[in-house]
Amino acid sequence: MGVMMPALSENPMNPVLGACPHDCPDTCSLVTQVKDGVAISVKGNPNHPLTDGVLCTKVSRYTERTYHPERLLYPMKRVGPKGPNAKFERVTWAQALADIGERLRTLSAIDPQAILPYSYAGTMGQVQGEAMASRFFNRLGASFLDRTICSSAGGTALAHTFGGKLGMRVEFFSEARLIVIWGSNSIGSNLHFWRLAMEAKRQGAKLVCIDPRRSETADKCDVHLALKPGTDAALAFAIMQQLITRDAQEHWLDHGYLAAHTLGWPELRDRALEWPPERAAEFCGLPVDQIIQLAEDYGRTRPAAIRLNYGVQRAHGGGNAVRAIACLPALIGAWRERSGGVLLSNSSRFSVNKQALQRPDLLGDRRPRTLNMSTIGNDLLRSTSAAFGPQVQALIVYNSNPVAVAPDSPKVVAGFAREDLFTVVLEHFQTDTADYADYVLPATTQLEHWDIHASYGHTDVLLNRPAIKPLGEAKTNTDIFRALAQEMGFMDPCFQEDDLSLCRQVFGESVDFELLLQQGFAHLEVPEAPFANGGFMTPSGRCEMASSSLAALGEDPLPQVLPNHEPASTQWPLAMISPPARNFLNSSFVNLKSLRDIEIEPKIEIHPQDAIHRQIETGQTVRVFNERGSYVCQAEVSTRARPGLVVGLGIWWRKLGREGSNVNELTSQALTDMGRAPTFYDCAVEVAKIEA
Ligand SMILES: Nc1nc2c(c(=O)[nH]1)N[C@H]1C(S)=C(S)[C@@H](COP(=O)(O)OP(=O)(O)OC[C@H]3O[C@@H](n4cnc5c(=O)[nH]c(N)nc54)[C@H](O)[C@@H]3O)O[C@H]1N2
Ligand SMILES: Nc1nc2c(c(=O)[nH]1)N[C@H]1C(S)=C(S)[C@@H](COP(=O)(O)OP(=O)(O)OC[C@H]3O[C@@H](n4cnc5c(=O)[nH]c(N)nc54)[C@H](O)[C@@H]3O)O[C@H]1N2
Ligand code: SF4
Ligand SMILES: [Mo]
Repeated sequence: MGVMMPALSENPMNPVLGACPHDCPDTCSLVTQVKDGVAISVKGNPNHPLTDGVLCTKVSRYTERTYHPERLLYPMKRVGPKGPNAKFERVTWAQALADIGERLRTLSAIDPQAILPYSYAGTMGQVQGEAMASRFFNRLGASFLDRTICSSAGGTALAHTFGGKLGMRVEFFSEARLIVIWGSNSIGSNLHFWRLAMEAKRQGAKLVCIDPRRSETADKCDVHLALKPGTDAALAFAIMQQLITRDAQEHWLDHGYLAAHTLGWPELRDRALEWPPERAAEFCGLPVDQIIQLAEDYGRTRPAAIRLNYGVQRAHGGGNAVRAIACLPALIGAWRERSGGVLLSNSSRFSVNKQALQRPDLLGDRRPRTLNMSTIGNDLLRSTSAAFGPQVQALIVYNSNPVAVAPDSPKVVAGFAREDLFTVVLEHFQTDTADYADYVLPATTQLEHWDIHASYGHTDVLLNRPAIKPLGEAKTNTDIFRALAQEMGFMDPCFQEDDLSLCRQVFGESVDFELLLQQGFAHLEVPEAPFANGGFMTPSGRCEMASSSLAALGEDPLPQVLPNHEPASTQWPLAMISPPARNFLNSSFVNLKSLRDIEIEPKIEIHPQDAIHRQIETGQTVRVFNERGSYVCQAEVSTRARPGLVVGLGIWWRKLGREGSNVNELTSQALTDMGRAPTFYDCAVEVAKIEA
């Protein structure tokens, strides 16, 4: 260990091995070609089995993003009012750090909880993510942030059912005979899984897609079930009901597996019997035959694999939906084979040494309050109270663009616009959020820093080496927090550790770091069929259909069907979902012209039936609105949206939209049943054409 270090920091490697930093289950291995200190291409690593030499369109443009003329290269201080018309002027790092340090010292002398970090997965890197940043905020005693914006409903559901984020290994989907793609537009958001699904299809597998929208993926599957958003638990129960009631003739249930490896099967069985296909058909808005056919396919086909994804858990009952679906493989004993079961995420396979990395011990005996990132709109508008604690007076934003991505933008914007709020944003670009900053600090991109990555879609660790020097005066997130620590007088030696040492600490002995240095990736040791013989990580060691942890919380231990927060009503008759556009990654890449040209402009897909009586035609400007706000975009009359549904592909920068807003103008801050997550896809609206 460490022998090769001096040479490595000079980076003799060319091409340079890296990892895609984006919030995507594929976590590709990158190869960057460098010439005269300039990165000239970023390609997929042909030696990494899952990347297989291929990147998505977005990241193949990574050099365009890195050398973008609008890259932030210097620290900037706002002059004049906050918001889309804000003006900034260049300052030195010394000036910026001194001023920020002074503001934070003043606030923390009264109560450091008035300071809130706000970050998410702009980079999924363990080092440029929550390493030095967490050390800094722990030492400071700032408020904690509950990072719920994406996956915490589903993640909590898996924890209650399997004991963690655990599931099938993605590579074995290629051998499945039935693949149910449930709540995922894989072609857009999980491309390398899709390639495995196509391999299975070539060998005769049947592909079923369950999605309210006829996505690019639904187009290419054999069957598409276009259910109403937020109704997945009922569909899962109806499949169970068929497996149970027809078992006497068909022998679909795996009684041995159920007896040995599940908890609460008799109770779940009773609940599932309440959902005959006819009832589910009505509730989900599906033809009854489709439900029966799916149950028959699931009962008859082995191996049967479910690629479950986060699209199902962005409605009120999202956690319960994930639990109901996660129980299905046990009914038919699908787990017995390596190509059977379900995969939502395998994140719990990675053992990240958070104690070493984030140093919670720096808190001492302080226990700061926790604020939920999904309700940042409301929380920025709250004043000091006994229940809430101190008003939020400073925000440090990194790896996230909350003004564009957080729900209920009218509230979020009002909060960020508060004149008395001190905001610092670490960014690559002048995002919607950066427009509200007092200071914008230029951060390095993945080509400019070290990092190490877990994945939520596969079970390999990837190392990212810097390929080029930081552009302009950009600094790594870690360096910015090191400098702030120094400014604050935090003397703990942990603030001196360099990024390569941090990389080594993340997975400790659980990965071979020398191998990572050589080939850029290392496989974790994960069983091929993780639950073939039970071995769930729950307290009982079983698949907890009746969850002991939910029971301990005083909640219904069984999965249940919950209605949406916002069912269609006379006033708001249309359900709106806003899944990602294929050529953007959340709000990243929206400012890349070549990618924006493919997506053209913000649109709302509306079914012909719903368009006709509103006199809406493709290409017309429409207003999408509800009690929270109003959003202007272009209509696309299309059967991609099922009747009663509109689809606003996300997540556009507000300032690049028609009237300076995006779909989150309409989404709500109501939370899911589990995990305190947002309900982006549980949102009722009306649409009207705007007269020319
Ligand atoms: N190109 C691209 N790739 C991405 C991203 C991106 O922005 N762009 N984002 C990344 C991130 S952060 C994440 S979390 C993942 C997200 O990717 P996924 O986990 O797949 O989740 P979503 O894209 O939110 O939704 C997937 C599909 O679910 C459908 N859906 C909506 N509501 C429901 C419902 O109630 N039930 C069912 N069955 N389906 C529903 C949507 O129409 C969509 O087609 O993708 C990652 N990959
Ligand atoms: N309506 C609607 N809203 C949604 C969703 C939806 O489906 N519909 N999806 C939700 C989901 S799943 C998610 S995960 C969130 C995602 O929301 P965010 O996590 O905020 O993701 P991005 O919009 O990609 O913004 C990440 C920002 O981090 C910056 N960044 C990247 N790398 C670095 C770095 O190394 N250092 C620094 N300082 N900055 C960096 C990028 O430039 C970018 O501006 O959005 C959520 N919002
Ligand atoms: S965004 Fe996803 S598919 Fe694209 S390069 Fe990154 S990990 Fe691969
Ligand atoms: Mo996400």
